[in-house]
Amino acid sequence: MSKKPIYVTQPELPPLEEFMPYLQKIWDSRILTNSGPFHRMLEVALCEHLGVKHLSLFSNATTALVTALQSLRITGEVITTPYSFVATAHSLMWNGIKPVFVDVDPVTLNMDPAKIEAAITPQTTAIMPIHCYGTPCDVDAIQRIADDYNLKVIYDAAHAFGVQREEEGEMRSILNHGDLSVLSFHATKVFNTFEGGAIICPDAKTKQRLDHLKNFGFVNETTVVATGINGKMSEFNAALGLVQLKHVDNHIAARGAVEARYRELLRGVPGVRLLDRPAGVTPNHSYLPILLGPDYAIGRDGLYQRLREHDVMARRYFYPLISDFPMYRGLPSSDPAGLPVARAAADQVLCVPIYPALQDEDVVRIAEVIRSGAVAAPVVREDVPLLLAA
Ligand code: T4K
Repeated sequence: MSKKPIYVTQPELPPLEEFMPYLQKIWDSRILTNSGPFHRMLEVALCEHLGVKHLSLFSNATTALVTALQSLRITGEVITTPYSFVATAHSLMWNGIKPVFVDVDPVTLNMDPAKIEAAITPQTTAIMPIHCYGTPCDVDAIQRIADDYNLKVIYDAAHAFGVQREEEGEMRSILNHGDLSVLSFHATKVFNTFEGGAIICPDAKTKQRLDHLKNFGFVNETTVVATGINGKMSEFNAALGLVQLKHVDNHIAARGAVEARYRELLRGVPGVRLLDRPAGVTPNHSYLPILLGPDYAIGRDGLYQRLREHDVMARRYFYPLISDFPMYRGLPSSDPAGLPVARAAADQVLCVPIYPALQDEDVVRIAEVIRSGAVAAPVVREDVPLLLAA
């Protein structure tokens, strides 16, 4: 049994000797950044691996989200979800855009397309959903609304590396939907470059604009075409990405095996539910959210605490809701009355550790702690909505 704390995730790293030749090249060439050879190679390799046409690397997903909005000249109001990491809404605020929060769907915890139309005003210019935990949004319904109202769609796809969905008889990347999709390669993600991110776009012209925007707006030595930012990925991060890419499929498979064990061990535990995996989707097992309903004896926070006593650092992704943070809670759309499902999710979800190196004995131990919390006589609180009733 592991003695060290177990965190919600542990970044995967390749064997150091695989990375050393890349470092040697960087040391020899002295090309450290500004769209160097590894940067260019990783863009090509990722397009091929993910099955997307164009991709621009960034230093992280937050800068990429800010830049994605800039590139489409989004202004006014953008419809988004409160059930996400705070960077989603922050990217709007950095552009002077007002976030308009709509509730999420109780099955996927993604933005509920049925709630979008009522939130559209003459100021609305775009929709920014996230593929939460890598579960694909209802991209078809969202696109129909976007087309009807002439809105752009920017997916926060930070969790969706490698996720595919069946379309016309074949598996295709979820990242091809909407106008732009933004990936995160942060240390805590399925594919990491320490820090990093990317924007996926459908055409070369958009990629060129993104490339200018992430390099201060420079087109050449003397021409600046936009108020760009410094969002470039360095050669160190890009080289690491090239090595990580060789292993990522194995890592995702290993995560899948961990998830399967949790599902097996947690089957039938009263008050514990796992999100269903939608049919026709290749998942990436980036997170393992479990829902502790009002019928779970010690409650979500009781379990969070009990796991900590066992040195297991599960995380409440996403609690609090973005709409509860001080800079957002004054917005009309932050009114809890309009966000009952998101609120119930924020109160009931616990993301338990999942990563390739997680030992089976630790999964068993974590599942035992979860099971132990269900044993006390359940107190059913009728004021708390039951998500995903079994
Ligand atoms: N959109 C969405 C939907 C996102 O989820 C995120 C990021 C973004 C946008 C923005 O992407 P980036 O700009 O970051 O590329 C973490 C991550 O920092 C954040 O990237 C991620 N979402 C979010 C869901 O989780 P924290 O504050 O929970 O991180 P932290 O440092 O507490 O890490 C969690 C655990 O992981 C630690 O307890 C231990 C382990 N860990 C972490 C790091 C950084 C390691 O073992 N090694 C490490 O280097 O936010």
